[in-house]
Amino acid sequence: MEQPRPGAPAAQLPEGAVSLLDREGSLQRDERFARYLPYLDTLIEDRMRQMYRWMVTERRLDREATSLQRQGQLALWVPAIGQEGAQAGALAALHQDDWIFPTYREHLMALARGVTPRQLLLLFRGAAHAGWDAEQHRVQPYTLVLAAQTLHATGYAWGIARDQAGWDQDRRAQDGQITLACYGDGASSEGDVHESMVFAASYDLPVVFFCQNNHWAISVPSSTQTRVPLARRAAGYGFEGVTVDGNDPLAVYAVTAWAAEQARTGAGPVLVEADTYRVGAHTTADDPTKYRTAEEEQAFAALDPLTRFETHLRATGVLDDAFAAEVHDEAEQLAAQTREAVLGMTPETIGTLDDVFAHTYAEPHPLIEEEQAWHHQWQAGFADLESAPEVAGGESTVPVDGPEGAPA
Ligand SMILES: Cc1ncc(C[n+]2csc(CCOP(=O)(O)OP(=O)(O)O)c2C)c(N)n1
Ligand SMILES: [Mg+2]
Repeated sequence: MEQPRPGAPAAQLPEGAVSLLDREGSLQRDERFARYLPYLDTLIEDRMRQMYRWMVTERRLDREATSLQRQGQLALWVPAIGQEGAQAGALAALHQDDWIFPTYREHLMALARGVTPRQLLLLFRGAAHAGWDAEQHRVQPYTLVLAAQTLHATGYAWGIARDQAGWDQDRRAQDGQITLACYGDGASSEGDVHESMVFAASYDLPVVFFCQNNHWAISVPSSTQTRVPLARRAAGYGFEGVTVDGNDPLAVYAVTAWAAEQARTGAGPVLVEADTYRVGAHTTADDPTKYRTAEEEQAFAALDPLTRFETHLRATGVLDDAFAAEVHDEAEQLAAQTREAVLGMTPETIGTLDDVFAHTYAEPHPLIEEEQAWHHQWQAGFADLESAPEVAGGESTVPVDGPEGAPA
């Protein structure tokens, strides 16, 4: 048996973490969590079936996208398998007009809010213009610059608060929108998160910080990012932080619904840390076997959120074979449509790199012109290669470092 490496994550929740579904998918109404249980009682069966649909759909689309990347159709894919429970629970707890500020892994949230697979995958194809109408879906664009979106979510929440209460009035007792600031365990080490939390606390802003602690920041375990459960950091900013079982969609729902109500009614920000697990690689460019053991992966596999949730829904009569089959059929159809959409992405429809240069600034800019000229020169280095017949074992003529004088 491989030995766990120092600091390797254990499939065990920190003391006091809120968990309602046990490992067998049976609901335990633990009175220690009494303040969250009333929210659970508001979760109607239709909403639970919807959460299940979101989770199955995300997982199926995720697998399709991974295959498409492996087949050279996408530049990159960021798998979210294992995190469906955390995302479904948090999303179900929001109002339709609450704003989501995602990282790059909130596929379930984006899809469930109506972003199409094509819109989502254009980004991972590397299209010149990708994205969606943030206003329509109330989902901001994906943010690859770690933690930047926590600042955006906080700033937006400030705007919401001021719009609703005016500049001089107390926001308390307002009942308006909130923002959900998604970030990861690794991003929690970024200064942006600190600044966001200070600011949100200073002005009682309606923001829920939603940290998906999936135990890894690429190859760095979360134990390196923090000595304490990340939720405990909230105390230092003067607001509440709760660690919840991120593989338990019902617990995440109940805790996030409570947190959202705090934020919505003017009590200020809350930090929800969903303790979950990134089942796959960080991205398709990563190989997790280099830094974690098969034993660790198996231990977390036993906590699979979809299995636990489905077991619970079946046991309570919320879900039956017919509904499960219908959802899986829909997911298959969506996967097929996704594949078709991606195979239909051509340079004509997704644009070229020149489009990126053209749209970086509204007006011409000397630096952009310089970089574009360099790029054209670099690309011209491939001309021989394209026209020359293939030479077995021949040396590549591709200039690795680009032409001389390339901008630094
Ligand atoms: C500001 C910044 N620094 C570094 C990176 C490179 N990077 C991309 S993802 C990542 C790890 C993020 O881990 P975590 O926040 O736990 O999110 P996860 O990918 O696990 O969902 C790093 C370091 C980046 N994108 N942005
Ligand atoms: Mg992480």
